[in-house]
Amino acid sequence: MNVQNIMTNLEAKHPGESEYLQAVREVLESIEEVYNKHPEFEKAKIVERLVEPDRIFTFRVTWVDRNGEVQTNLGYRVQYNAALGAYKGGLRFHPKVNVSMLKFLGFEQIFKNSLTMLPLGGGKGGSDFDPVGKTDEEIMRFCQAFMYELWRNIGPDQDSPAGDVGVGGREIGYMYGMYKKLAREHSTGALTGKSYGWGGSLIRPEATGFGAIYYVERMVKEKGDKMEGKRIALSGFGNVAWGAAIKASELGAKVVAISGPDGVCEIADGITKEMIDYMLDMRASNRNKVQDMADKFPGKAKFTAGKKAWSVKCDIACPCAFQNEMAEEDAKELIANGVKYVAEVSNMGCQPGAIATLQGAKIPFGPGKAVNAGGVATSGLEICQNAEHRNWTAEEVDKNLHTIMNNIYDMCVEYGKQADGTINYVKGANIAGFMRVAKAMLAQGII
Ligand code: 2IT
Repeated sequence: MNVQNIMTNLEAKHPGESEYLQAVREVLESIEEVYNKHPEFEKAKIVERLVEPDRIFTFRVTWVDRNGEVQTNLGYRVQYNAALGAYKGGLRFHPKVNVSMLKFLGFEQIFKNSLTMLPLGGGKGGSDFDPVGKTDEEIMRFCQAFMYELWRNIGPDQDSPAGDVGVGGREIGYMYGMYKKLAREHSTGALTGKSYGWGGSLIRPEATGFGAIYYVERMVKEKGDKMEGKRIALSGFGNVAWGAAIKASELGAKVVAISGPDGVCEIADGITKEMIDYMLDMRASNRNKVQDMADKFPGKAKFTAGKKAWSVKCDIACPCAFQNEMAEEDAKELIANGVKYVAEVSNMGCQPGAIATLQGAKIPFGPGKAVNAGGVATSGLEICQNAEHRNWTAEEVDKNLHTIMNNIYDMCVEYGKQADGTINYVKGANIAGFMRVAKAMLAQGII
């Protein structure tokens, strides 16, 4: 494989799909050396096949808003690769959703799901529907209309969507309700992220954030350091930041920043339980404003409009919101302010320049596909529970999640250890994730 040749071809074939091309380039650059030691991969054209999704569904979603007006959105499902199992990955509702964004997310998902060691293929989907400012009834009607179109293409052993940005427990509930009505299948893993009591798994809401902090804890320990007293800046205030805030606080760290599209809230004394609980209300309000935290807790959270979480002095920085949310300048500002570790919790949260800057400064950097894999791993555990018609206890789920994250961490170290003794977690995650998929594709023939 020659990365530049492959990228030149892909750029010509998929012009303007910048997020997709960025995600592919990062993986290919990491695996090039190892790949070229395996002529059987080259012969079977593993990479050429892997970079193209198995199929993409695009569909119209029409619904009626609160004023009785007819609205039309676009819906998508990218079924990327099923070498390891049924397609698995979230649904994103955001006005910027397009094919490039979902292809990048689906591509990342293949390797992330591989790292969990569970039998999960990779997929992603979503819509350009914007939940901000919508009523609960509008969200329900949209989710129903979306599922009315998608339901035939999903199922527990076919493709199992879950949440992502703009899709949480409420949206999964509305979509699952419609799915069951149409498919007449009950209590299955056709969707994950369901609520507890009707097929959902305990700890699934917390899982992405918990898993991320378990991974960060290992990065910190690797340096002979400890979590206690560490100042952590999180971006966003959604489900992922919420789970990370709970676990970080539990381990004695201090969450000193959360952020939103409107700006940042600095929390000098560290986030409290009441504030963490309030993040859920902020999400349910569909306002998408982090300023609400400062308005609710005036003496504790200080809001600054237009600033990112990376402007707050911290020891650990964790992007938890959206792709490319940390730019090279942000990485430089963090380094100048003494950051010691950076772990991506959002998918591709850091721009290539930010990653290169952090790695150049020898700041340990954990990539999203390893750090945030606890979410989909716990979705995998939800599917197991659905298949055996049983609910595991929170302790049982958390123990499995912790074991999976430890295993992912160990694989990243095994494949990412450099000659100088440092660990390139990006390389480690990409190689470990890729090898499992490539071997499965090879064994399953040219299909
Ligand atoms: O990016 C992700 O891994 C998710 N949004 C969760 C996917 C899942 O199927 O649980």
